[in-house]
Amino acid sequence: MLEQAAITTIADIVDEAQSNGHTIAKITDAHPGMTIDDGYAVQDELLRRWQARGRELIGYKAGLTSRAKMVQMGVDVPSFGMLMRDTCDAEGGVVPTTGLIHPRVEGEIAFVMKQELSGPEVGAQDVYDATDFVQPAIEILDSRFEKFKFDLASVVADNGSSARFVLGGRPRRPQELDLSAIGIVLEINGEPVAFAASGAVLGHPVEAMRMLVSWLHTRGQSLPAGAVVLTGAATEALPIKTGDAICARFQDMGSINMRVD
Ligand code: OOG
Ligand code: MG
Repeated sequence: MLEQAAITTIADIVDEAQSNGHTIAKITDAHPGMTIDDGYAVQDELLRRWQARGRELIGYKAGLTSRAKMVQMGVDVPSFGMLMRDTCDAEGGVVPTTGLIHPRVEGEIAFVMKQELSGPEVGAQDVYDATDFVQPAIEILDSRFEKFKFDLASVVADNGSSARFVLGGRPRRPQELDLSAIGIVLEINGEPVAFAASGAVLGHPVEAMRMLVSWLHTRGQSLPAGAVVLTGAATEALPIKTGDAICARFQDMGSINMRVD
């Protein structure tokens, strides 16, 4: 584990790179002994600063939960990150990407909670009972690391490459769907460019929810009522540029459209 002074220094570097939209070297280049937990300690430090600036935590993102993403990014363990309210954009609108370095999009299933959920090992039924609805989401990623290349400890410190996200489509009760087999198609400028079934995420996206709650429990935390959770991309992430029209279609859950500014 790194000393708190090193965590603070890393938080300075990440915070500055995120605010000013420029790349940095992988954190582990300067701190080869850095662990994944050190990465989460950096997230804690970032959250303290962001909340002090009036930003609001509205949920969490699971990442690297599908084989497609693990292979694309060269890691084999899922990660968790924070979702801040001011990074959520309206469906059908224009999503600002000025200030981002090399943005990519991915389609995900989001859970919105109506009850607090906590414990070392919650079951799928517990997750369903605590869920208000599930709905389609598009996540816009932007790694602060050069060429979008990182290791797990570094990407955790960079809040899982979080940049922006859009919720939309049709909110549905999870009990009424087979969430292991929702077809997802991502289109850029009318051209279908990525396809997946929702079960590509750990066999079933509810598994990402169970992992998230267990992970929160190990940190003495719970998933609060009202939280939004992105369960991770089923497909690989695709690069986007200004002017692109993005559409993510989710079988039985509607679609999300957005334009990139
Ligand atoms: C890390 C974030 C991964 C997902 O849905 O898998 C992620 C990255 O690939 O940059 O958000
Ligand atoms: Mg994602």
